[in-house]
Amino acid sequence: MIGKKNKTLGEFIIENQSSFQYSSGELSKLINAIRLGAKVVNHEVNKAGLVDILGTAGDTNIQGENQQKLDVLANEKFIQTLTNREIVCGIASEEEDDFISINSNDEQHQNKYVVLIDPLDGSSNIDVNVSVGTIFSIYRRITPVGTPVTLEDFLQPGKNQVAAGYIIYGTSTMLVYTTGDGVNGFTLNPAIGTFYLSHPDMRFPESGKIYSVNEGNYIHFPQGVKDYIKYCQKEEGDRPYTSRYIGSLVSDFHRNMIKGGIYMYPKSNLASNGKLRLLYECNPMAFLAQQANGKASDGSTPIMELQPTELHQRVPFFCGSPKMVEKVEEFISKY
Ligand code: AHM
Ligand code: MG
Repeated sequence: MIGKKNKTLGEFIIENQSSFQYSSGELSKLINAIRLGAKVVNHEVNKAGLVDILGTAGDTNIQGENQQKLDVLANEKFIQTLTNREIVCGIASEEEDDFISINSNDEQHQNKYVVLIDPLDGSSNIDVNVSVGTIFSIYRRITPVGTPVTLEDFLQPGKNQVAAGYIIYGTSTMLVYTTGDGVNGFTLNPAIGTFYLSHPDMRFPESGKIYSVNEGNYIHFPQGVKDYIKYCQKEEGDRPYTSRYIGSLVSDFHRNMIKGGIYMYPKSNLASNGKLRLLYECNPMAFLAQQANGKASDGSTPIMELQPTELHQRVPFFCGSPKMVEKVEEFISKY
């Protein structure tokens, strides 16, 4: 129950501004922009089940507006809310081929941050009323203010992130983020549109009993990953583990962070670098994991150490409780 002592996201931001390594006002503006986008998209996601009544993508609705697919809509809404704040100079989105430059070729604009976003991840789950999420990652630009942003500003290794987080549109809507000082989760009270601190200082248990992987691809996985999956299933000690896979990275990560577990999207014979995107999915989740006692790796190298070479680059991804990530790395290193 939400009582008087419960802290709102706004209060939390103000109280914790001093821990942000850059200007405190900048942190507030950044998180506020994300918070607004989250509320707007939450409103749209909640209406998804009405799509057959209100019209499907491509149709014109009763107000004469063109109906859009929710992932396209979420992309537009986040770009709008981020553009309107005087803090972001560039946005790269999983939904866009190229990055977007915002007023950054104007000397008057002092905006210093670039945002990389997956506006609606796991979107194939929308049609079946299963949780989806938004993932975001924030960096300081490398090029000088007052000049146009370049690809270099976006292709920074994950260790340069100043903030990252996700919004989970689940049984309740939550915003979970880090600015490099731990991970905190806030739950939306939809009646009044306010996020409350519900999960302070979130941490992965050292180890866990859940493994999350699309086991339908088992036959195509590298031998080390196959061996690890067999290890998870073996009756020994605290094993066999439980298999849980929603197919929505944010939801699988969120559950594993609370209960203890590992999420895996390995490379396979079908996809030589797996499926997940380094910049929009893996880096932000890796930063959250690192700040929550967890680990994230491509099977051998920590995700945040990888030097990106292109915007939509894919990498194999293993993320979760530290002991479990170390174990799968051990199996992979044998081959
Ligand atoms: P998307 O960005 O197209 O939504 O794909 C990312 C999603 C992840 O959320 C999820 O873990 C994974 O794809 C599921 O993929 P698969 O259906 O191959 O298991
Ligand atoms: Mg995605």
